[in-house]
Amino acid sequence: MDDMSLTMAEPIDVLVPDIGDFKQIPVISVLVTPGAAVAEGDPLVELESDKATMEVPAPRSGTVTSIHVAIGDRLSQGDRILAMSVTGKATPLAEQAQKQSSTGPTRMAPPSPSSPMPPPPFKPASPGSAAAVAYASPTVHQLARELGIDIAAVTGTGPHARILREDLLAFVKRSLKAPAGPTPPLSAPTFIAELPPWPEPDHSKFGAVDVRDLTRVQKLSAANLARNWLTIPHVTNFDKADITETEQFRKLLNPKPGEDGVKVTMLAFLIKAAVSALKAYPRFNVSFAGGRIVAKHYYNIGFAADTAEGLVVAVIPDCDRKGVVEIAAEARRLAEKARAGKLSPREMSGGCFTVSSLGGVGGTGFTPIINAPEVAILGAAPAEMMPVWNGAEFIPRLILPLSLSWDHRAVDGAMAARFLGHIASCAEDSRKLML
Ligand code: CAO
Repeated sequence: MDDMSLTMAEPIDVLVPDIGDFKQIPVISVLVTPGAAVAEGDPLVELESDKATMEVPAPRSGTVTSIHVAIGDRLSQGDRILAMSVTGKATPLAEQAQKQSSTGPTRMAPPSPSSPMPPPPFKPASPGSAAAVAYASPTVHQLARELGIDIAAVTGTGPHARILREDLLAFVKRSLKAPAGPTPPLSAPTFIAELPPWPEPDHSKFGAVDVRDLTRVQKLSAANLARNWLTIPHVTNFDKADITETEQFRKLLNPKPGEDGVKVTMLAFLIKAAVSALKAYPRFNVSFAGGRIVAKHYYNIGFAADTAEGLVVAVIPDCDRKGVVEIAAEARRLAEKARAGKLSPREMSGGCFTVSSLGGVGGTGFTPIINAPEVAILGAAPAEMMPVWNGAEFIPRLILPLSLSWDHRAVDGAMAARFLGHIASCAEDSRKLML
């Protein structure tokens, strides 16, 4: 009799099982339709929390009779997902699930979260952070394990960058084709997950186009900027300097119309201010090399020069031993050489820190990219006359916006704020540059 009752078709409801602390988790896919025959363990729906994707499996073999959820619905434990008509003997697991149900409908086996993988060794991620869990179904995780693939290195092409079976297979194909190279050391400071290919639509389908080659400088700087942007953990701080007095001094230094002499711009003051800040905060005068830190005891400052061929950084050596006028003269000479494409490799290397000035160009501020192997770069935007409250009234002051991008591996935020504040105070009071 018992056997008979267990083999008869029996309606059951499939509910959201115990899913830990998760509540109101969205349904991201419904994998069955009414009438579908499913075997015990087949995935029915997928739920996605911010940390993991979970498939809810069929508790018994049978036929789906109705579905009570849709993509986007948010579910919590106990919510009804679908109804099934089941036949055959309940397995011990299903029987146990049935016993656990106090309200009658069958509770299914716990879902399989897709987060059993430990974080990959290269990519430290705090436990529980989204980065610790590759976004893929348990089946895909299982396949990745069987194929010996570090799933964290696979780029997903599914919805919300979900990793699909096809992505694993494409990853394997690419790995087989790639020439064997040296294995990066585990201590490599950076690890870049494989990036999707650059999108290359046929632009001419959308309108007239004109295709030309990158200049040599553009090719070089593109590669360097992309590497620096991707591998350095950049943070940018902002500050401002009241350069009203410095500007008066600068004008005094400059030759009168008709006179010969060097034109001094804010760039030279900022280079001197950077030297002063590097002396006060030597943690900024370093480079990473071979897993170690190289501290420099010289003060070669680079500046970005905009040329017709692209962006070039020229380096002025020993700025600690040169005055503002000498630095201005050297910057002008090097900028002219840069624009003529005549800078020697020596004039483009050996820098400790870079100043990027858009002061003569425009804008209100920007976040410059660090010029590796340096660990910080200063950005200067055009100074503007602004009303400043002096405690009694607003007075017109010339305000220079400054930004500092810095490598978070080398320094931290408080020190960066002090470093930039030091530069600002030297720019405000040029007497400090003589100290
Ligand atoms: N605020 C207001 N005016 C400024 C200024 C500032 N912060 N900085 C410069 N100026 C003024 C100069 O005094 C000069 O004024 P006059 O024409 O009245 O004499 C004018 O702007 C033009 O200066 P300049 O650009 O010729 O000279 P510079 O020393 O300031 O800069 C150089 C030299 C080579 C840095 C610059 O020409 C250049 O190429 N800048 C672009 C750098 C760049 O592209 N950076 C972005 C890279 S992204 O990180």
